[in-house]
Amino acid sequence: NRERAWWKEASVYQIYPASFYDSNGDGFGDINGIVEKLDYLLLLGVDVVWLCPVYESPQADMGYDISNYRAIDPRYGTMDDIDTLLSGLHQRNMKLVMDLVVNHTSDMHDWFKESRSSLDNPKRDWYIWAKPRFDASGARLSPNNWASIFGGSAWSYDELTGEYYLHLFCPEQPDLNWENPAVVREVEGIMRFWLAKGVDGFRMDVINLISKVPGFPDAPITVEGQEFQPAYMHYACGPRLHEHLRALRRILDEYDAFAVGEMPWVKNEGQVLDVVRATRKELNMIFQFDIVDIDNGPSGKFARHEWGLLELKRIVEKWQTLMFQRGGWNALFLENHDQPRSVSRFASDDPRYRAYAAKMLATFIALQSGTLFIYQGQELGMANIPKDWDIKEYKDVETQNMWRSAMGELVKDENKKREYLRQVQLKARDNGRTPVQWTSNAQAGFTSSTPWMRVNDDYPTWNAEAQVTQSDSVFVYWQNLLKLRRLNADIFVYGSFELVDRDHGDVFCYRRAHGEGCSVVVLNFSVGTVDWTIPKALVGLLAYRGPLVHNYTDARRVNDGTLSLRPFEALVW
Ligand code: TEU
Repeated sequence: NRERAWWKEASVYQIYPASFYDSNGDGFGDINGIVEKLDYLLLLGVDVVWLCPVYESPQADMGYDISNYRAIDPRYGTMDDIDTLLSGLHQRNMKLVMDLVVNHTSDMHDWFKESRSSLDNPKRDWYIWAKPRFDASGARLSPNNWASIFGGSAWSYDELTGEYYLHLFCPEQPDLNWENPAVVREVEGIMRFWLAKGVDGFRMDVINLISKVPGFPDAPITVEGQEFQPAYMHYACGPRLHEHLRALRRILDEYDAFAVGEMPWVKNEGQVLDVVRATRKELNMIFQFDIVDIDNGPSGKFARHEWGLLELKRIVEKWQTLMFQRGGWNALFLENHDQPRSVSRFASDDPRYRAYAAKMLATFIALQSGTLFIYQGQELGMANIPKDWDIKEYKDVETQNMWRSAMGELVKDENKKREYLRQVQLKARDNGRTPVQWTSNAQAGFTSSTPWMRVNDDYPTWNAEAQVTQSDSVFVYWQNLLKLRRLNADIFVYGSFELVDRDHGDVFCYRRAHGEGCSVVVLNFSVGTVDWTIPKALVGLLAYRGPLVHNYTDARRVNDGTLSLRPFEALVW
């Protein structure tokens, strides 16, 4: 699968519109705000914008609950604004990818309003309804024990018709019934609507959850003492997934559009390969969660798992070589709107190291094989929410739900409560959702009024205005990396991948090669200085001349077969 394609070489910039830039002073970022910043994106050197949902929505889950797929939410602007954005991007030779959220709709979508209105409404089976169960005492129970991903039961009871409907996420996000061909046709119609407008592709939200196991069997007990249980095995990569994806792909092909699917809770590599191998004609690539789940504990994201560099190496090596051998394609990312900030999470946001750490992580991800995704603010080294913020500053429905249910059980134990808050500070989705820091002015120049979510306190020093002109900034470093990647696509996008010094616990070194050309990337993932013994086969190459890329101003040279690496140092030959 080394055939060249625009979507393989592209660097994609993800925009979370509420937090990007507010052009009309209502505290929410908007589409016109993006239009105003197009030259900033051009300057950075990205090729594609992935825009998170801007469709009409009650915003129970920040737009991932859509009430009309063919209308724009007034919070974000109008359909005319979208047209302006699209032409502004195309004029600059950039592309637009929209978020397609079709596992579920909003409960305020007309389809669901109709569906819930009576048992024999024609739209009844557009959603997933089931009869209650009753226990021995006659008390009503949900149809099975599935837990919602955001906490509580995955089923909500509807008084009017006496049945439950399924929602893998919030109760305001009822799951569509993909067993019904009318639903599939409708989704195809939505895709055609946007493709005909000129959008260049889709990011497909939780696309591997659309096909559920028939009969909705109970999930096994994996978390003792919990009424509702994780049920991924019954809805992730279900029986009809591939058939549905192939149908969607046929539409994409008509428009030379591409699709990246979001696929949480995959069980094994086979499930991923079955979707992304070119010969399968399903999706071009998917987001798999191995790296961003690396620090999740057994009971979920707010239970910490201490990860080590060797674990990260195994993950990267696996996917980098697997896709190469098996004809698939990787999507590379360390951040998105559901994840904490990478510098805080995988390296250090300590002011002494933060810039080095952000550049080291940029080097790590940007020089691997696959399509590169950068999340807004990542190019500036934006960090997690400060530790002293109150839980009230966290706006995300997942954080608030989890906090409420956890605090119900833990509230008496102050230590546990503190520990849980600590996990929230490390892992909450809110960390990635604070407004983009544009300037050192009030509210980081994001809005002229009060932002919907508090601006990170560090904006006076960490902002775009300061970084675009400062030659040693994280932003300029990203610019250079993107240029390097583009100019050497043979090696960095399409080349082979080889992990070097596999068992070193602090140094991540990899070699990329194509034909006669090759590159060696050396990264110190630790906060300490490391004297690294260069593997014999590389000494000649690394000693021959200085590195091409370095994140400290003075690049060290190889001395006697060893390299002394400073905290979070990154070097590329
Ligand atoms: O995310 C799906 C998903 O897997 C995440 O919800 C993940 O489980 C969670 O973030 C862990 O903390 C997609 C969207 O990216 C997310 O923003 C939506 O909330 C969700 O789907 C529902 O549409």
